Amino acid sequence: MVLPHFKLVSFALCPYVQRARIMLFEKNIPHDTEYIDLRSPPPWFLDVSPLEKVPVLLVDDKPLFESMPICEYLDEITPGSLHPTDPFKKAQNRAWIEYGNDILDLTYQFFNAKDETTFKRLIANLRDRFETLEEIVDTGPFFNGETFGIIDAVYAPIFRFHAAVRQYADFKFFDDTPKVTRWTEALLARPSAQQSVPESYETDLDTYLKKRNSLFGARIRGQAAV
Ligand SMILES: N[C@@H](CCC(=O)N[C@@H](CS)C(=O)NCC(=O)O)C(=O)O
Repeated sequence: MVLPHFKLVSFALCPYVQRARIMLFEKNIPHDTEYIDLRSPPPWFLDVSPLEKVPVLLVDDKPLFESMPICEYLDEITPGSLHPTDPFKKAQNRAWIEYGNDILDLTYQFFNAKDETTFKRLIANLRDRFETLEEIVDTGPFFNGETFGIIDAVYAPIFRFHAAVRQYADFKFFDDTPKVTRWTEALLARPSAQQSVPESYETDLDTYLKKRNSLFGARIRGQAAV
């Protein structure tokens, strides 16, 4: 099988980039990765990214944007799909992927909340989201059971954020979610997930979180690095 040349345009902390990188590693697809600074992107970036976001996959220099189309494309051009074959299960997986996107939105809001009422609401919302996941996730090790899927590539970066949060303070997101906790452990131990972040990831995340002009930022400043 002759594959095109792939370059993933990335940002070190981006969970949407990580899901695409996990797919590249899971599918053994040779690729280059170029990290850019989103605060000061190179001029060519605007030409390949209509929404001015990463990830962008350059396929023989042709750009593909949005993480889920990228993940599904990588899955489809290589043998052995990581989506369930049953159409209903596949649609369900896609729906729970969207749920994961919502958890990411809430997590960013949680990092950036400036007032106590919003912060408390977000903590309650996130707890609720993980408790709902607990009811639907398989007994493991992965979302669908034995087989690692695209949905696992989506949730690994979400759980990576929350594993880091937990090292600063325990917001009790996972007190009543033993299945989600086992799922997290399986995902964070997965080689593709470990390879999906650069070596500087933990230091970069520590800097990013402590810089937040927010209640969370204030709470963790002065605490030990992740
Ligand atoms: N829906 C997009 C979301 C990607 C996204 O939000 N990327 C962030 C970084 S994690 C970004 O590029 N933001 C642009 C900016 O911060 O200027 C996807 O799934 O690819």
